[in-house]
Amino acid sequence: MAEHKKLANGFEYLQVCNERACARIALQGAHLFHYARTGEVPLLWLSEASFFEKGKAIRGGIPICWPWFGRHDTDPALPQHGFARNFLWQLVELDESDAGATGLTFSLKHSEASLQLWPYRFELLLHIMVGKTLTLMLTTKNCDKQSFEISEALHSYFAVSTIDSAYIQGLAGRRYYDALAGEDRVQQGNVFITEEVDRIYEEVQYPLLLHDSDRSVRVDGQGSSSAVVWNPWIDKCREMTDMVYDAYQTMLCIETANARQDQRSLRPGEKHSLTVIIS
Ligand code: TA6
Repeated sequence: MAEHKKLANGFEYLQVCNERACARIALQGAHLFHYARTGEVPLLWLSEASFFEKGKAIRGGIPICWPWFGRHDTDPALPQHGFARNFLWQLVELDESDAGATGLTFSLKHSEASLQLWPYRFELLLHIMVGKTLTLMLTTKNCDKQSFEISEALHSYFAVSTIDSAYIQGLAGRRYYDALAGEDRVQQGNVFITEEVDRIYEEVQYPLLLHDSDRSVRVDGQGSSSAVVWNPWIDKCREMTDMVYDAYQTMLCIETANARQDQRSLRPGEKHSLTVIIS
C-alpha cells in the first residue's frame, strides 16, 4: 500500500509497503531513505540526526547525485553532488499490481531554477522497484539541442552492525582514485574500513558484496563502471551536523556511479540509464 505522508514542517514523502518490503521515498530528490525487507532490520542506513527540510539533502538512504558527482568542476559556489537531490520531483507512476513488488516512477525536468544552475534541457526519470530486491534506475534524457556531459551516482548508504566487522568483496585489483590522498592506487584484496575512506574505483566488475557479521548484501550496477566507497570515520563524522558522533560505526557507502573517467556524454535526444540492484 502507498501512503502520502507529510511531516509537521510540510516535508512530504511516500510510504510504500507490500508483502516483501517497505520503503519511504521523499518527493524532494525522489530520495529513498528507508528500505527494509519484511521481518528484517533496515538494509539502508539513515542518520538519526538527518534533516528533513526543504533544500537540505537527507543523510542516508540513496541520494541522487546528478548532473555532477562531487564538487562542481569550475564553480565552487554550486551545490556538491549537483541539484537533483534538492529539487522537488513528481510521482508519475505507481504500480501496485504485484503484491510483492511495488513500482514507482518519479520525474524531474529542466526548469528556470535548474537552468540557472546547469544550462541544459533534460528529463530525469527514476524508476524504483520495491520488493525482496530493491532496484533504482535513473534515466537521463538530453532534451537540448546540444550535447552535454553528466557525472552521477546512486549514493547508497548501507547499514552495518559495526564498521570493523564489515568488508567489501569484488574490488580486488581495481584502480581507484583516493580522494583523500589525491592520487591513484590499486586495491589489494577486500576493502576493510579502518580509517576515513573516500575512493572512486574504476572498471568495476559488478556484483560487489558487502559482508557484515550477520548478513551479506549484493550490489549490482548497470550502466556504470565506477563505484565510490566512503566512510567519514571519526573526525569527519564529528564535523557533520547531520550525523551523531559515532554514526560512522554503523554505515558504509557503496555508490553505483558514472564518476571521473566514467562520466557520460549525451547527444540531443540520447538517453543513459544508471541502475543499482540491491539484493
Ligand atoms: O561519497 C563520496 C562523497 O563525495 C564524500 O566526499 C562525501 O562528501 C560524501 O560524498 C557526502 O557528500 P554530501 O554532499 O552528501 O555531504
